[in-house]
Amino acid sequence: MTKQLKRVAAIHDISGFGKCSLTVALPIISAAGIETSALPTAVLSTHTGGFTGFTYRDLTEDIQSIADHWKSLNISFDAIYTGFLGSFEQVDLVMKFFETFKTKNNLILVDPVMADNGELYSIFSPEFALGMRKLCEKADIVIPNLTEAALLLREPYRPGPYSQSYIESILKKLSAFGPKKIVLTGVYFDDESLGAATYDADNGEIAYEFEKRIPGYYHGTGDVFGSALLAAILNGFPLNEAARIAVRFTASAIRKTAQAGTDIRFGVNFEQTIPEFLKDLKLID
Ligand code: PXL
Repeated sequence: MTKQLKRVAAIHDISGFGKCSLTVALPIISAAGIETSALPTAVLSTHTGGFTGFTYRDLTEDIQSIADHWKSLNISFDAIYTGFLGSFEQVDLVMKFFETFKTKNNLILVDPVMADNGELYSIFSPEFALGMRKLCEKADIVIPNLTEAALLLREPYRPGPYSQSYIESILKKLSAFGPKKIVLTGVYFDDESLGAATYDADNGEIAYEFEKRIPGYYHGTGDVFGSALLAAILNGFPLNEAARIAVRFTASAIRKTAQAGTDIRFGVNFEQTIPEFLKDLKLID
C-alpha cells in the first residue's frame, strides 16, 4: 500500500518571474515525493535582486486567516519551511503559526532570507534582522548565508575566503541561541570551491560540502538549496548528507545556467537537474 505523503508548509513569497521562493520550493519539494502547501507572504512580479519596477503586494493581512482555516481543517505538517517574509509584522504571525502547528515530531526550518554579499536586501530595514533572529530561536534548523549569519549575531560582515576556525565559531554561536542544526551557505576557504558547512549540536558533528566554484552571482540559489536540503532531510538523509545532495543539486543547476549564458537574474536551471537530484535521493535508479 502507498504510504501517506509527508507534508510541508512553505511560507515564502511568490515572485512571478525569476525562479526563487515558492516557484522553486513547490516543484523541488514535490518532485522529491513530498506534498507542499503554500502560504504566500507577498506576490511580486519579479524578485527584488537586480530588477527595478517590480510590483509588490504584501499579504500580511491574509496570513492569520489562512492559518486559521488550515487549523480548522486539522491539517498537520511534517515540516514548516519559512523564507522571504513580506513585512516586519509577518515575523509575529509566523511565530504564531509555529505555536499552532509545531508538534513533537515535526521540524521547523527557517531560512532567514534578508541579505547577501554583505548587504541587506533593499526592501528591509536593519530592525528586520532582530525579527529574523526571534524566528531562528524557534527553529530546529537554520540555513543562513554568511551575511545573514553576521546580522543574526550582530557582528560585522566579513568577506571571504574564510578560515575553518571562523566558520566553526559562527556555527556554534548560531546554535547557542536555539536551533540545534545549522547549515551555513556561501562558505569557501579558497577561490576554487564554494559550498556549505553543517553543524549538529546534538552530536557536535561539523561537516563541509564543496563543489567547484562557478563564477557569477546567480539569483534564487539559496531557495533551490534550502528546498533540496529539506527534501533530502524528509527523505531520511542525515544533515551532512542532505547538505551534500543540496550542494550538488544547486551547483549542477548553476553550471547548466552558466553554460547556456542565461541572465543571472533569471534564476537557475533546476528543472533539468531534477533527474540527478532524484538519483542522489535514491528515489530513481
Ligand atoms: O531568493 C531570495 C528572495 C526571495 N524572494 C524575493 C527576493 C529574494 C532575493 O532577492 O527578492 C522577493
